[in-house]
Amino acid sequence: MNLEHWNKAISWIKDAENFLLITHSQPDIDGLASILSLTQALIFLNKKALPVVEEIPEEALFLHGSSFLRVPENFKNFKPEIVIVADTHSPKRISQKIWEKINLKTKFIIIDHHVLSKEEFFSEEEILIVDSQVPSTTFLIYQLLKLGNFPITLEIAENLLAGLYFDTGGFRYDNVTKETFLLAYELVNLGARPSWVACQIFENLSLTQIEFLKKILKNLEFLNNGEVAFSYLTFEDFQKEGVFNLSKDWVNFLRSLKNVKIAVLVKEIEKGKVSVSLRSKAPVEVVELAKMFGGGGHKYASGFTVETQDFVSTITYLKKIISKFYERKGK
Ligand SMILES: [Mn+2]
Repeated sequence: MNLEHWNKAISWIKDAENFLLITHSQPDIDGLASILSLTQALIFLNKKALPVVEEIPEEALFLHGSSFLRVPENFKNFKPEIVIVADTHSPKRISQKIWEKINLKTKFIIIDHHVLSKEEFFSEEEILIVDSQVPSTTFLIYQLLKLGNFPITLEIAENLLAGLYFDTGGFRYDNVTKETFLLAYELVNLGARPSWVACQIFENLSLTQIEFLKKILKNLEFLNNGEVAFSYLTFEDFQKEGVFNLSKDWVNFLRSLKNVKIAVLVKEIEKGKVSVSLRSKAPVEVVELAKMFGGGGHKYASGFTVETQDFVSTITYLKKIISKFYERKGK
């Protein structure tokens, strides 16, 4: 923990009035919970805070402060002094629509828990708080709020717990340590309701998500003697549902299958653009595989995107590459 960075971030926050808060494209509960927790803390301090996402996923509406969320079409005249980026540290992972509206001369505070691979910068003036040892970005947001003596209301605590639950799969993944439970303890102590949060995340499946699951199971294939599970969703599948993100992490479901060591879910989210999610069971790691394609993430949970005009041959190609990768590295 580089205290100098933390203290600098806190003094920037204390001195500024207007904040823009963003997270990665296809935002997940951890990213959204992070920016909404900060938004509420900043508003509490009488500052202006605007959390912007490319679209507002239905599954995140339970988060406190979700009514503050705006889409990029909606923040014309807002000139932030500071942009806070949560749950990614790569400009490539920011939605193009949001990116176009940001003044790159602004100060940036970047808070993330993905494995650091810094090739591009957001701005000349940026503070990087990245710790890949912690289970969620909300874990770092909590530390920031605590260190800066910022308010942590019940609503903020509940959002932070949601990020922690989501990114640990309900305290099941390899990223869970005793610190995870200590933070959960602190948050529950502040009033967060664990079963309510768990229910919002894990027992709230929509029929749309079930339709996606049906397709994922129909397309499911096992490679490498059943140790690699591979499936995909086409652009037409998303079009049919009228939903262009998969807020439910079905790739984790594929990983949970018996004998599976690597799970792969390919999503054609836009025509010509394919996003690939990778999950593995320890000790098999997938972050190197993601990096081969310019992606990244965590040791056992990572991803990348590829541009392609031919979805079918991309699927064939990916199956071959991933199968070979597992053959070489998996055992
Ligand atoms: Mn995260």
